[in-house]
Amino acid sequence: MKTIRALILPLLAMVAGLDAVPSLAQAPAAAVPAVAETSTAPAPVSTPAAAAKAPDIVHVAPTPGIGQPTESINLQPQMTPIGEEAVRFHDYILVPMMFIMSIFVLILLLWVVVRYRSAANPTPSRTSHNTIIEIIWTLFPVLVLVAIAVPSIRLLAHQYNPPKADLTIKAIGNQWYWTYQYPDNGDFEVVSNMLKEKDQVKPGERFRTDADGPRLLAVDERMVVPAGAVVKIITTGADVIHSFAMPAFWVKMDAIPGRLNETWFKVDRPGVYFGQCSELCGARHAYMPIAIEVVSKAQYAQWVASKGGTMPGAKPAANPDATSPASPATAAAAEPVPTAATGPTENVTTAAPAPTSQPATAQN
Ligand SMILES: [Cu+2]
Repeated sequence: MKTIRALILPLLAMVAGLDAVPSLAQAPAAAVPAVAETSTAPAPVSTPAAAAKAPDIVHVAPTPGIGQPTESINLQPQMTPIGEEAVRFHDYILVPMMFIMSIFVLILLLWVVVRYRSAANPTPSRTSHNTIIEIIWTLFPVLVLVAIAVPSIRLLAHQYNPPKADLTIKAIGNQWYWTYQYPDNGDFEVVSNMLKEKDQVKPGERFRTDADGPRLLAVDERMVVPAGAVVKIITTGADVIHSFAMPAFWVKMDAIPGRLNETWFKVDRPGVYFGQCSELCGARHAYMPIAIEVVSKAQYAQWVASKGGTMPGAKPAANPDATSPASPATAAAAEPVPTAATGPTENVTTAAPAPTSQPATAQN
C-alpha cells in the first residue's frame, strides 16, 4: 500500500504540474499579461524569479579515480552506504568463493586427467553409483547457494527499503539525453546533454574541458543534489527503455515509458560523479551520460535559485494559491485591477482550480 502511494503521488504531482509547466516556460519568454493571468498563482512567482535570476554556482571539477571509470579491475569506489555494503559482499564473499571453487575444480580435473589416464590406469573401474559421493555433490552446492543467498537478499532488502526522502528528482530518459525535474523545488526542469569535443563543435559553441569531466561522460547541465540528503530518483522513459545508472552510488534502474521506477541514494562527499544510460536505446545510446554533482546545502539553494526554482521553505507563498480552491477565487476577485480583459480571466480561473483541487484532495 505504501509503495503504491509512493508511486501514485508523484504521478499526481506530475499531472497537477503539467498545466503549470507551460506557463512557467512562457512567462520568462514574454511577460504577456494574458499569459500571466491564465494561471494566477505561478506566474507572478516565476516572473520575478526569472527576471532576477541568481548566478549559477561554481561547478567543481571531477576528482581522478572517484565517480568515474578507473584503470583498476575493481568496482568504482563507493559513495553510498548501499554501495559500500555491496562492495563488501562482492570483495569478501563472492570473489573468494569464486576463487576457491575454481581452484578446487581445477585440482579435481588435473587429478583425474593425470591419475586416471589410460597409461596409468589400463583397466578402469566399473563403479557407477556411490551414495556418499552423490549426497556430498548435491549438498555442497546447496550450502554454497545458501551462503550466497543470505547476504544477497539482505542487500536487496536494504536497497528496496529506503529511508524517508529529503528530495525527489524525476529522471527522464530521452533519445538521447536526460531531463531532470525537481518537483520539490518549484518543478523546474534541467536538460542534460553530453558535451562534444573541441574539434566536433562549431566556432563559439561550448565544448568539453577537463573541468567538465572525462570524454563521453561530461554534460552541459549536471543533476545537482545536496550532500547528506536522501535523494529519491523516480525514473521513466519518454520514448524507449533507458536505464539510469550511477556506478559510484550502486544505482541502476530501468527507465521505462509509461512506468515510474524508484531508486535512491545518499552521498555525503561533495563532488561530481559520472554514469551512463545502461540500456541499449538506439543509435546514440553511448552518448547520453549522467553527471551528478553533490554540493553543500547553501550551494544547492543557490543553484535552485539560478534555475528559477524555489526552496521548500520559501514555497508556502506560492503553494496555498495553487492547492486550495478558495484562494484563487480571492485572487481572481483582486485580479480585475490589471486592464486585460476580465472575461477570459474569470473563465480560466473558474476552470483552473477544478483540476488542481482534485489531486490536492486526493493527496490529503
Ligand atoms: Cu538511453
